[in-house]
Order: sequence, then structure tokens, then C-alpha cells
Amino acid sequence: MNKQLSIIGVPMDLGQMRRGVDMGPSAIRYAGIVERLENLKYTIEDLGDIDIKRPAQKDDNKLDNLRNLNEVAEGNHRLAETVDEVVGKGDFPLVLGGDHSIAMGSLAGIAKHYDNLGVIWYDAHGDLNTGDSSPSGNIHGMPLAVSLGIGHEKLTNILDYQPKIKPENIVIIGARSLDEGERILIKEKGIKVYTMHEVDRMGMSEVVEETIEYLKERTDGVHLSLDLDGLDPEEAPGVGTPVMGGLSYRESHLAMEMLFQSKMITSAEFVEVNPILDEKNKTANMAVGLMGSLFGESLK
Ligand code: B3U
Ligand code: MN
Ligand code: MN
Repeated sequence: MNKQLSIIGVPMDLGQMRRGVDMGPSAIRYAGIVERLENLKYTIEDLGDIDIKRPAQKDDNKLDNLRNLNEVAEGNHRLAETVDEVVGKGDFPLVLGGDHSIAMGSLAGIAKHYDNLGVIWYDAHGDLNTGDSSPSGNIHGMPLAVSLGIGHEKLTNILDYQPKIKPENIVIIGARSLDEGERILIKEKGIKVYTMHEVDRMGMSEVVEETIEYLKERTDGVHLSLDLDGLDPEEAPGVGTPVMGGLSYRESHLAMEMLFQSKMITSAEFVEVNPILDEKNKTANMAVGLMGSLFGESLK
């Protein structure tokens, strides 16, 4: 694994309606991410936080069923530029959210450096909505569609190219809340999805083995986009849209350990940690633990 890490915080809460997720990067730093990874002999540069501008007015700021469109697009543009530089100089970008809308910026900055970037989307949701299909108007439910080039031009065209990724290079793990428009898109585009049904039937070990095999054949780098709401809300309560019946602590650590062993992950982001909704920083601690496993902690 690349031993040079750049940490980028993104205090973004405009992609959804629950305040507090903008404090996610602070909570994750407070939970000790830098020390944890330094112990594993990584060299870490913490680039601080991306500047996220507050919207001028509240509530009525919802064009085309896209809440805070301009601020979300601008913040992601700045994130994309930073991530682009980090990847350009050969470092591994580790992005800390913030709500999941920031995946648009991360992927914009990363994907231009690859011919076939793979994406593992670890999430209770598909995040494949558009302004037309979204039940909420929340952009954090749209970043995967946007990265496929589907959605509002201001979002799909960050860094002036699109699409960022191809549908056959995506694997979704942990889905258990998919909207009608998302299901249609999944079928239409042939996106690989391991819902909770498959995780329960096959076990996480086989799910990750298949994922690694599948992506190894077709990609030249893999981005892990981990939404903490992929985990069960009993174990990760500090998230804005909890969905019961989620992935466990053990399944998630196993997944991270197997991904470390695969040596295929070239960038990662951990999103949706909301310290205001959390219990004693449990969810930030979970995120840091999972990063520990992803970067090579083991018992032996
Ligand atoms: N699919 C719903 C809910 C949702 C998506 N992502 C999160 N929640 N975290 C939507 O609003 O698009
Ligand atoms: Mn998500
Ligand atoms: Mn989610």
C-alpha cells in the first residue's frame, strides 16, 4: 500500500438536512486517526479542511429538487482540485466527510488519473438518485449517479469531464434502502450490488472475495467510498439516515482487512459521521477502527 497519505477533511452538511455532519472530520481526528495510521508507519500529511461556503438563504434554496445545488457544486469543485493534486503527486488521498455528496468531488479528482477506476460503495443506500427521481432533493443521495454522468450539469461536469466512472466498475455492498429510480438504474446499467440479502446468504468473506476478483479484472485502481450508515445503527448510531438491519462491526472489519490484503485500494473516503447524533463519539471511533483495518492493522 502507498505509504504516503494525505488526509483531507470536508465539513459538508449541505447535501442533506441534518446539521452536524459538517463536524465529522473533527470527530474523526479527535478519535485519533493520525496517530493510528502513524503507528502503522504511514507518513501523513493532514491538509486540513476544504472551505465549504454557507448558503445565503435557507430552505427555499432548492432549485430543480437539488437542495443547495450551487454551494454543494462549489465545495466539491474545491475538493476535486485538492484531491487531483494529491493523486498527481503520488499520495493516497484519505477523505473525511461530511455528507456523501463529497464523493462527487473525490471521484472527480481521482478518476482523471485512471483509465478504469473501480469503486466500492459501502452503504445502506444506492446514492443513484437524480433531481427527478429523488424523494428528498438531498444531493447526498445522488453522488454515484452523478459520477456516472447522470444528473445536473453543475454536478456531473466537475473538473470539466464526464463520466468519472463506468457502471461495470462499481460494486455496491450493504444496500437495503433503494428508491424506485435507483433500482431501474441498477438494472439498466448492470451495476453489481450485494444487498443485505446476498451478504446474509453468502457471508461477507465471499462477498469481498468476489468483489476483489470482479474489480481486479477490469480496473487499474479502486476507490473505497464508505458511508457509515452501511453499518447497523446499533453499532454506528451517529448517522443522518439510519436503516436497521445493517452490516456488523465484525463483517466490516473483515471487509477492510481483506481489502488491505488485496492491495487494490488506491483512495478512500469515510462519510456521514454526525457527532451530534452520535453516542460518545462511537461512530467516529468506528470509522477510525475501520481505517486501521483498511491500512493494515491485524492481530498477528
Ligand atoms: N435514497 C434517499 C435516502 C438517502 C440516500 N442517502 C442517504 N439517504 N444517506 C434519498 O434521499 O435519496
Ligand atoms: Mn451514501
Ligand atoms: Mn447511506
